[in-house]
Amino acid sequence: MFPIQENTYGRGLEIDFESCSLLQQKLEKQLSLYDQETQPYVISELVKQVIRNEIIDKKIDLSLIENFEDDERYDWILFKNCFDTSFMPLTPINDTPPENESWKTPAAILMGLISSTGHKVASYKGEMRGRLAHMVMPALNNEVYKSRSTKQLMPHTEIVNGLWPEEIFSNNVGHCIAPNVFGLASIRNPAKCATRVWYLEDILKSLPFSVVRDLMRPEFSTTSQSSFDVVHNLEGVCVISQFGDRLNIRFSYSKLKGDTIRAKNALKRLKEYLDDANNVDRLVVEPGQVLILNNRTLLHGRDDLKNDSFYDGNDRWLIRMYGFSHDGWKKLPKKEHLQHVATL
Ligand SMILES: O=C(O)CCC(=O)C(=O)O
Ligand SMILES: [Fe+2]
Repeated sequence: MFPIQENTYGRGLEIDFESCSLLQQKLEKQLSLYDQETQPYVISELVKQVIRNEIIDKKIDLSLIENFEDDERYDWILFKNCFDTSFMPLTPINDTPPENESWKTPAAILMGLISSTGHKVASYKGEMRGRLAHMVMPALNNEVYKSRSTKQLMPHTEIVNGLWPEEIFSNNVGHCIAPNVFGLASIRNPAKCATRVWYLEDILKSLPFSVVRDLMRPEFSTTSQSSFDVVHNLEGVCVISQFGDRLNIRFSYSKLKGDTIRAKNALKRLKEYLDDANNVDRLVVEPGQVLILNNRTLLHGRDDLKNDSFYDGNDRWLIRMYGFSHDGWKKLPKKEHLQHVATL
C-alpha cells in the first residue's frame, strides 16, 4: 500500500510507517536516557529527527507534516504503525500511569510527531497536576470520573477558555492560552470507539452568513473544561475568530455560552448543525496509531463508551497531549525552570 493517502472527506491525511516496531527500535536505547516529564524537549527533538529520516526515506513530502497547521490543507493527520502495542501494560483504571513504563514509548512518539508538525508540547498545572501525557481511559476514581471518562463527548475544542496566541500581544496578566494542536496515541481500542470530528470548513459552508457573523461577535463567555481542578473564566470572546484571511473556531457544547440574544441564537443554530448525524466524521484510532488534530479548524468529540468499559485491563486506552505554536508557547505563563508546564 502507498504510505500516504487522503481520507474520503479530503480533510484528513493518513501516513503509514508500515512497520509498527520501526520507530521504536530506532529510539529505544536513546529514550531510556531521558526523563519524559522533566526533559520533554530533549525527547521531542530526538524523536523528531528519527521521524524526519523515516519520512524522507519513504519519499513522503515532509512539508505536508511540517506545514500541517499553516497550510490548512488538512485538519488532521493520522499516523499508522507508529509503535508496537503487544507488550503494553494493562489499561489503568484510575487515571494513574502504570508502573510498567513501556507506555512511555508511545508517549515519546506522540511528542515527536507533535514536534514534527512544528509545535511544542506543554501542559497546564491545573489539569492532572501538570502531567504532560494524560491517560484517556474509563476510570473508576469516583462516580464523576467514571461518568466523564465513559460518556459520549460532545463537540469541543481543547481549552475553550483559552485565548488564541494572536488575541494578545503579550501575556503579563496570566491569560490562559489554547493549544494549536491536540494529539492522541492509541494503545488499545477493542470496541473501535471513534473520535468524532466536525470541520469548520463545513460549518462555514452550511450556516447562513448572518449566523456566522453573529458567531464572530465577541459576545460569548467560556469556562474551564471539567478535567481542570481550577476554574478560569473567559468573557467577551468570539466563537469564530478571524486572523488575516484565516478563520478559527473555539467551541464547547457545555462550557461556552452566548451573552446576548443574538449570540444565544447563533449558538443554537451551530448546535443544530452539530447535532445532525450527517455532519460528523468518525475516526477510529487503532492501536499503534497517532492522530494529530488541528484545534483551531476542527471540533472533536467521542462515541459513548459506557457499554464497552469493563475495567479488566483491556479497555480503550489513549494518551493525549497538547501542542502549541511557538507564539502560543512563548505567551503561556510558566516558570523559568519548568518550561513545559503552564502555571494555569
Ligand atoms: O477519547 C477520545 O477519542 C477523545 C478524547 C478527548 O476529546 C479528550 O481527551 O479531550
Ligand atoms: Fe477533547
